[in-house]
Amino acid sequence: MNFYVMTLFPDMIMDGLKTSITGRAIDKGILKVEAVNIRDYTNEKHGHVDDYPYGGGAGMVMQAQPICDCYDAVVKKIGDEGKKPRVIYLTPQGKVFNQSMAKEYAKEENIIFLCGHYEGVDERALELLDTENVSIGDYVLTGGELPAMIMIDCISRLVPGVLGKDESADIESFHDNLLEYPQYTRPVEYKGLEVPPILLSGHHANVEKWRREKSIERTLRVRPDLLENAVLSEKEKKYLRSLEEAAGTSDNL
Ligand code: 6GU
Repeated sequence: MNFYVMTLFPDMIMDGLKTSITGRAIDKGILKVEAVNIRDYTNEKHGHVDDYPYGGGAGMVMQAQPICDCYDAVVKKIGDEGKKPRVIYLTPQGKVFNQSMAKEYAKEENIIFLCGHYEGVDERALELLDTENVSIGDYVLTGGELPAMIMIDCISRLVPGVLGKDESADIESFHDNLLEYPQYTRPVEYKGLEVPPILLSGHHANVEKWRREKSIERTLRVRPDLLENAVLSEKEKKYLRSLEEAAGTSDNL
């Protein structure tokens, strides 16, 4: 899978993604990440890529010309395989990114990201590139680079071969729409805190039951909004109801 990132800070993208699992996948040739510097495409003699907003107001706006020419160069690089690649513009004004969007994006061969800076991007560039506008959450960052890296990380680990066999993409947070259960490794006792004995019992079915219960407890405590779409057995639904009743949060009392 190929990611092309149009940005004013290409080093930030490459430095971040060359490390760890994404870096290994790049080295193996499973992923390609190419950061393209928008500034290289400006026609402005001083290298400017932004200007004052029409209508006034604070801040600067990224101009359409360097972005559109940068985009044309990226499309040329990809070559004509018929299909227009999806273009994602990172902006707090976008749809909030989630795991099901990541699954959809992971099916693509090429994705182009546009990282904004300053007060935003000339709307005509977004129109001409037919961007999908995506945010990573309800807070404001200085630019789209970290959001693009977050999306690339999240999408990459769903691409076959990126995770090793011990790094399953399946058994993890949001499986069945539940948060993950607590994990422990050696030693059995650390600073007076013990590993829950059931995990040392070797009784696989009991361990699984305990983990599911901890997942349900944690989800109820931290992310009760996820429980509406959680996949639970009848026994687990009963367990959830008992927790809700004990906490006095049950709707069906
Ligand atoms: Cl995608 N960009 C910026 N600048 N801030 C954000 C964001 C994106 N998502 C959340 N906050």
